[in-house]
Amino acid sequence: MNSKRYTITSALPYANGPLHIGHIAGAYLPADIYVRYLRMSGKEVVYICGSDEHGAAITLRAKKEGITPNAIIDRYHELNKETFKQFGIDFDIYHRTSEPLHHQTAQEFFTTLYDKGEFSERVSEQFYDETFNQFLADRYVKGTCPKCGYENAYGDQCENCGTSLSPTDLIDPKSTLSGNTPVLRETKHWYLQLDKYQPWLEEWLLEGKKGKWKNNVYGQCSSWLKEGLQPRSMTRDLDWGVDVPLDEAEGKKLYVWLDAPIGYISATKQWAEDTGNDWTKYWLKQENDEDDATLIHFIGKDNIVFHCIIFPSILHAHGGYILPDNVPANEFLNLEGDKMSTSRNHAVWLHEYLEDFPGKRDVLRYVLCAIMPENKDADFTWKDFQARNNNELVAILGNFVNRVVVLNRKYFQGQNQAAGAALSNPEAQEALAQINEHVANMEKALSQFRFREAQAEYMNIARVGNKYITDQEPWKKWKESPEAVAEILFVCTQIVAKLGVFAKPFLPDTADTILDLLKAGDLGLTFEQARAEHILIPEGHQMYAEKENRILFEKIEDEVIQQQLDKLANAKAAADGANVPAAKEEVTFDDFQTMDIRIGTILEAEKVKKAKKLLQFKVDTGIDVRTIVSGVAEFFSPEEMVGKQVPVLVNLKPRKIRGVESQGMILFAEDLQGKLHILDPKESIDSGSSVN
Ligand code: B3M
Ligand code: ZN
Repeated sequence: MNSKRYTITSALPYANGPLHIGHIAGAYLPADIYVRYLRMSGKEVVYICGSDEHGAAITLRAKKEGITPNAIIDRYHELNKETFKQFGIDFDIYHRTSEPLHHQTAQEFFTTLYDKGEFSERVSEQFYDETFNQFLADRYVKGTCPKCGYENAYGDQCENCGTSLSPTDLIDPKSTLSGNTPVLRETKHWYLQLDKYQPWLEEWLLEGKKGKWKNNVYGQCSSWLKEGLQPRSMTRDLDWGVDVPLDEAEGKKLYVWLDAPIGYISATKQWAEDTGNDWTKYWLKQENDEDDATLIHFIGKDNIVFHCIIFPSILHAHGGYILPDNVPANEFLNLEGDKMSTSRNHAVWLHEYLEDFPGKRDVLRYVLCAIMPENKDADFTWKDFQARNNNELVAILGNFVNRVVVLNRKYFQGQNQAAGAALSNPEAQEALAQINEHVANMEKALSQFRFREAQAEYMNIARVGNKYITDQEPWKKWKESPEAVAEILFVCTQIVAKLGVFAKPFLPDTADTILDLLKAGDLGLTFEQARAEHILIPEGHQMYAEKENRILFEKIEDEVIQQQLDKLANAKAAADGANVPAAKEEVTFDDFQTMDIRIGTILEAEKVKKAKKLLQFKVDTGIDVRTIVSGVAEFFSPEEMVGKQVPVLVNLKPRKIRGVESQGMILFAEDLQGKLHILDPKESIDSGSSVN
């Protein structure tokens, strides 16, 4: 932490939905803790964020709700901006990439790279929907996964088997706009030649960041580089996003992952304009290297390649910009043992937390920091939330501060007594020495983005305080030696003051309360003082004297937790209900009559070579014995299928799946969780029996 100026960014959340605690634990709370620590250490810091308002994430949500993308981004930009503010994440600006200043900044970047010849132009074939007269982005094409036979795979990835795909890989592709089969049309795009930056990245990143970047980040980058970087298209055929600033690129937009990181720069420009600062000091290389700002990106692990490889390559290619000093990406936070999911409403939404737990921002900050997924995925449970509040915040930190304030008020009407021989007392010296060690460990961990450990060291200060006051038992000494009590409480008051100052990065509201209890606001206590000195509250200083009892944390009762668990369960049930797919288009009885469904008996079953999700069956349909292929291997073993009677659509046109001709389709029930079930008749009946 040797530079004096810092540019800190947190990933720009897509303005297509609310924030949940996974977002906070991933990219926002760690950054906020770090920014508060930098500021407490006297550094110049600009902390940047804002809404990412382009990309398919926005237009898909708009389509789903039948409203415009603008309506979506306005709703969620405002909600997220307000929620961050209510939660106390201390951005200097919360901008948005739909702003003209951002479009202009992103276009300038593109033009500079274009003029420098950093793009290669390529004509390729892309799916086009003739009904909607538009090219289809990858997520707008669905079809059967060639790997596993899953019939709802997207053009960029099969969510069933995880294979990353290109739209042209899909079997029987369909447009999600019209439902029709798209056609392939030629289209030109501009590719950033990432392969050209490979040698530079190997030197700047693999060499330069070795041992400095977290293993999870460095590991992902080195595997990307080992695979060999490929040119990547920086433009798209979309009707939503930043226009490509080229006459020949009418109707094309910048790739969202080109424009979004540039959003950090445009946001800084806006902040500088609003506050009379100079944005170039925070983004451009200065005359002397030591005057360069230190750039740190806080993100989730799914954004590593964009922040560690693509954006630095763009900055490097542009020239004149500083590069990320560190990208301490976090892993993911799960909820009650399950992935957080917007579609299944399996999440703790931050704005709802703030409504359900008024005045308890610090409790959530504390718990999310304590379980922060710094090196591996972590799990938030409401029981753990309650336990950490009750057994740590209430029982350790709150208890110590409360005991000192109550005793000071009881014996000395809240006035800090003379130090006397307090600081030469061996037990006091031992306690203060231990605290110094915890403070040093805390700061070292903070400077290395190890926030869980830093907060744990902070809590150790309160543990030392509790042990000291318990061992000294001032309440037993009051009768025979009030001076001794005065000295003990003098030491305790100094420890409480340290806890107030060092709480600021982790628990800002608690810091304010503690320093208000000590009436220390006008003492202007700094980290420097709290680190270096033992006397922070001077002799005779009048502290909290009123009778009213202000405790730092209240116990959270079981019923409060149960309400949250019930809320999750209800949300899941409702989401599952909502997930019941709507009925397809109406058909006539005659339409139905064209389908011939018979009961077939499975005679043989085996796996299909090199297709882990497929089984191949020999089925006696009563009409004949035929081969049928089904994507059911993850649900049933070949052995358990032999002898089963199943409904078979016998007049379906035969088709080849992974080289095997499948003559018909076996019908299964797929439940709302996507699990398949066999529809076998209650009793054995003739093969060939009709299903009507
Ligand atoms: N909008 C967040 C995400 O991938 C993405 C981050 C942009 S940071 C420039 O969920
Ligand atoms: Zn698949």
